[in-house]
Amino acid sequence: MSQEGRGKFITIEGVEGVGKSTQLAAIQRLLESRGIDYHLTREPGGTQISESIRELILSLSDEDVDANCELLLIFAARAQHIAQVIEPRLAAGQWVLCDRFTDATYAYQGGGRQLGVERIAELEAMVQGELRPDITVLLDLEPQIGLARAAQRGALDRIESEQADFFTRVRDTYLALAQQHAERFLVIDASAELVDVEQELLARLTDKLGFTDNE
Ligand code: T5A
Repeated sequence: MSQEGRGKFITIEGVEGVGKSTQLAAIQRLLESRGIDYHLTREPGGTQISESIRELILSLSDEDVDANCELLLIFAARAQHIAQVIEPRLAAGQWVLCDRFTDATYAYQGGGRQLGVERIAELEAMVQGELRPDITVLLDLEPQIGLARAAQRGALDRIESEQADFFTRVRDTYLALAQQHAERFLVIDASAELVDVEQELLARLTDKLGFTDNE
């Protein structure tokens, strides 16, 4: 997918509390050690408008949130993020490191909310055109472990407050996506000790990026 001169687009995914933020820091250190100019961002979010939409999506509400409303808000935030941040930076040769992207929509809205694949694929085509991540790191973990870690950090947000079977579907959908797009995904077992997860992730990513010791 990456063309000559264009930056690489790397995304990281997984259920709540799986350690994305922690491992993103390790990926940043790897890119910095290679002198690669990158931009770190997240979804939903990454621009002023998209961060406001994130707040709407994640805040607890007295009103039941319709699943299609949630889906459209996510793609609205994504459209703005792509137009303002992701696409211009990739085109200018900068790498983009993004905490979640459309695989999260397939997993959470498609799997978790059971909206299915088709309408997500339609929105993906409309909002993204040909844009897809070059590499996606999937940190895989039993959802209960991740949720327990997230709960230790403080109050749960609207999506974190879903039932256990929701997160089981999210995880299963992620694993199915990883099989379907095996050329793009790196699946890392995130149940190990932090240092071991980091070591495996960096070794696999270094290899996937074709970095050699001389670089
Ligand atoms: N969403 C998002 C959708 O529904 N659809 C979409 O299309 C998109 C893009 C926001 C929410 O939006 C939803 C999904 C989410 O519900 P988010 O901001 O990425 O997504 O929120 P979280 O997934 O909740 O991210 P967190 O920041 O909560 O979790 P992380 O980053 O995965 O975990 P991290 O690194 O903060 O670690 C959590 C704790 O565990 C410890 C860490 O030290 C930390 O305390 N930890 C470990 N402990 C032991 N062993 C290890 N290996 C550990 N790794 C980390």
